[in-house]
Order: sequence, then C-alpha cells, then structure tokens
Amino acid sequence: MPPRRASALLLMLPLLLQLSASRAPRARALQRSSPRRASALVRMVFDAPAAEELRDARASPAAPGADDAGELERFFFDRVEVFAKASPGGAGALSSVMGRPAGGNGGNGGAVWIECDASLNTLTHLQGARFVSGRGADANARASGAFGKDAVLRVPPNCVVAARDRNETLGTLSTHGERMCVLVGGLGGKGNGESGRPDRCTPPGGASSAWLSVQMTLVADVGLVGLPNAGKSTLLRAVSKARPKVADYPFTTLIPNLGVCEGERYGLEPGAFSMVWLDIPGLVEGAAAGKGLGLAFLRHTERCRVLLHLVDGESSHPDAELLTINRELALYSPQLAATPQAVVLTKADLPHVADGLDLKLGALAAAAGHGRVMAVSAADGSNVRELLVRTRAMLDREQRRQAAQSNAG
Ligand SMILES: Nc1nc2c(ncn2[C@@H]2O[C@H](COP(=O)(O)OP(=O)(O)OP(=O)(O)O)[C@@H](O)[C@H]2O)c(=O)[nH]1
Ligand SMILES: [Mg+2]
Repeated sequence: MPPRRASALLLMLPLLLQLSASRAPRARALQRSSPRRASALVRMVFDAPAAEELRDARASPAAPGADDAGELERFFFDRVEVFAKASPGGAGALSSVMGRPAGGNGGNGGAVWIECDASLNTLTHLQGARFVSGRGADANARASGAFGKDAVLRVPPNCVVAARDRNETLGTLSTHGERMCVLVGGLGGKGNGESGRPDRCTPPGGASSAWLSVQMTLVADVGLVGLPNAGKSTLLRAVSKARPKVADYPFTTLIPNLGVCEGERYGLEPGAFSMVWLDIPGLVEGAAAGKGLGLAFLRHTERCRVLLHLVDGESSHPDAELLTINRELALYSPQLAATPQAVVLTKADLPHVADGLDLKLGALAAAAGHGRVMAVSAADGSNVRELLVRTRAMLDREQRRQAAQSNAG
C-alpha cells in the first residue's frame, strides 16, 4: 500500500472506531466487552513526506536541507488494550453482642489505578495482561472485612488512557508517580452493627470492568547511526519485530524505523530489555550541511539517550569512518556529540572481517577515545546478546544520571 494511503487510513482510525462504537448498544459498553488481543506491533504514523519524495532526494547531492526538517516530523505510537476489573465489596455481618446488633461491615473491593513510571519506555509489559483488584473480605460476627488490594497498572510517561468501548479518554499521565483511578471497587456491605437494626444488612457493591486502551508516543532510547551499508537495519531486524528493508547498496533506508528490542530472542529475561531502537538513513560526510538523507532525521536521534555507532566491518578504514561520522554529529549539535556512544563493528561473521579483529577494535577504541567497542554479527547473532546487555546498562546509567540532574535542578 502506498505510504500516503496507509497514513490516511491510520489517521482515520480514531474516526472509524468512534463510528463503530456509536452504533453499539450503550449497555454493552463497559461490562460485557469481549476480549481482544493486544497488538504487539508498534504502529508508526508518517505525516510527510512520501517515500517517493525521499527517493528523489536520494538522487540529489544536497537534500533534504535543514529547512525541510520541520516538515519531516514523525510520530511513533504504541498502543495496547488491557482488561481491568475492580472487584466487589465483601458482605456485612449480622450478629449481636449482649442483645445489641454488632455485625461488622464488609471490606471495600480494591480499585484499579494507572500509575506513571518514568523507568518504563514501552507498553510491552502490558501486552495480554489483565488487571483485577482484590475482592473486599466479608465481615465476621465481630470484625469488619479487610479492603481488597488495589490493582496498579504502570505506564510510561505521556500515555493517554481511554475506555475502549466508550471511546472516551479518561486522562493523560505525564510525570513519574502521577496516578489516576480508573475503576472503583464495590463498597463493602454494611453489617447490622452500623444500621442498629438486628435484621438489617445492606448488600455489598458489585464489580466493574472495562477494556482500557493505552496509547503512548514512543521516544527512542537508542539511536543507530553510521555510514550507509554499515548494517543498521539488519541489526534492528535481528533484535526486534521491525522489518526495515535491507540491501547491499547505500541508502536502502529512506525513512526511520523503530523497533522494540526483544531480549528473550537471545536468552535474556523477557521484558527487561524492551528498549526502543531507532534506525535512521545512513549518514555521509557533509551530512550536517545537508548532504545525503540523514540530516532531517538527526533531530530524532537527538532525543535518544544512547547512540550505537555502527561501523561496517568490511571497511578498509573503520577508524577513519568513525571519526567522519562523529565530526558530522558534532557539527550538527553539541548535544548529539555528547550523547554516550558505543561503537559496533558489524559483519563479524565474515572471515575477512574476523581476520585481525583485535587490531581493528584497538584502532576503533583509540579513535573513539573510550573502550566501549565491540564486534557483532547480526547475521549469525554472535555477540548480539552481549550488545543488548551492554546497551541496557549504558541506558540505565544515563537514565540515572538524567534523573539525578533533574532532581538537582
Ligand atoms: N555477512 C553479514 N552481512 C551483513 C550483516 N549485517 C548487514 N549485512 C549486509 O550488509 C548490507 C547492508 O545492510 P543494511 O542493514 O541494509 O545496512 P544499513 O546500514 O541499514 O544501510 P542504509 O540503510 O543504506 O544506511 C546488506 O547486504 C546486509 O545483508 C552481518 O552481520 N553479516
Ligand atoms: Mg538501512
């Protein structure tokens, strides 16, 4: 499907959903909604430009220029649907002590809360999840029942939460620790101790449930930069469900690709490595002055906390190429130059790349001025697990540093 038509369809999606929801009988809205599988795919909505325009730009030596960057804004959305249920209250008790009504009250059912957690950056932990709070305990002859435990759904910052079947936005959570109650549990039934009438208990409140839709704008944690053909898209395919085109000619990638890493592919703990990686078109010498395709996309990389600088293992001068791209990053923005970087020599499965690997890595470390240098092969997966572990550690360090900085400020 042409990208423009796909983007138009995606933009119409909320309208279509609203139309179908408005036809549904009101009674069906919250309680009787049928389960639907949460989408595991990251959706991307492109507003401009069309891929053909970028293909034309590829042929031109100085395009697109800095002035075009505003038009190239992109939005990346991730969305899941989760089932949530707040449980009923417990029953009140009928009893008497020395002839006086003394039955305790039932406990309230737990509520369902949504809480913003800044350590999260994707919705993968919510896929297929159900959130059910604890039921309020029944009272006994002498004591009231305990309250049910609340269910808490943790989401990353900038999430919009909606009641799916009513197509109604419930709210947006933006800052760490912010909370929103989306379903309240049933009240506990009153025992006869409260009413004062020996035969009088009030019934407990019932459960309430809803399918919640959670949508966030994805912000990439890790940017993949490097010359064309370095193997950026191949690596993204190896670690995520993203399916960018891969080919043995430069500028295969024309638009950015986003993928959520799946560490479990490499025997790592599921969910713990769900970083968002961004693959941008290859950068070339002169990129900061508008040459090639990369300039318009460097702005997205600027928001990444960590960069993986991919260097083609087949290159005869990997250290010189590393310096060339780093120079362009610095010319583009001092912030980008200061972003923590690891250097990844690609295609290590090829015998001529593996030959003299230590020397090549040593030269790269000397050029980079740090030891965060390693060789990987996205083709046979060697060292990719190690790369994920190291990248996660770098990201965690950077998150802690940024949190400490914002606390101090
Ligand atoms: N043998 C081998 N080939 C690889 C590996 N990674 C990438 N390649 C090959 O290198 C070529 C370029 O790979 P891409 O992933 O398209 O490179 P890229 O950096 O995304 O290139 P651009 O999109 O043009 O910037 C393709 O032919 C890939 O098959 C690897 O680990 N081993
Ligand atoms: Mg590519």
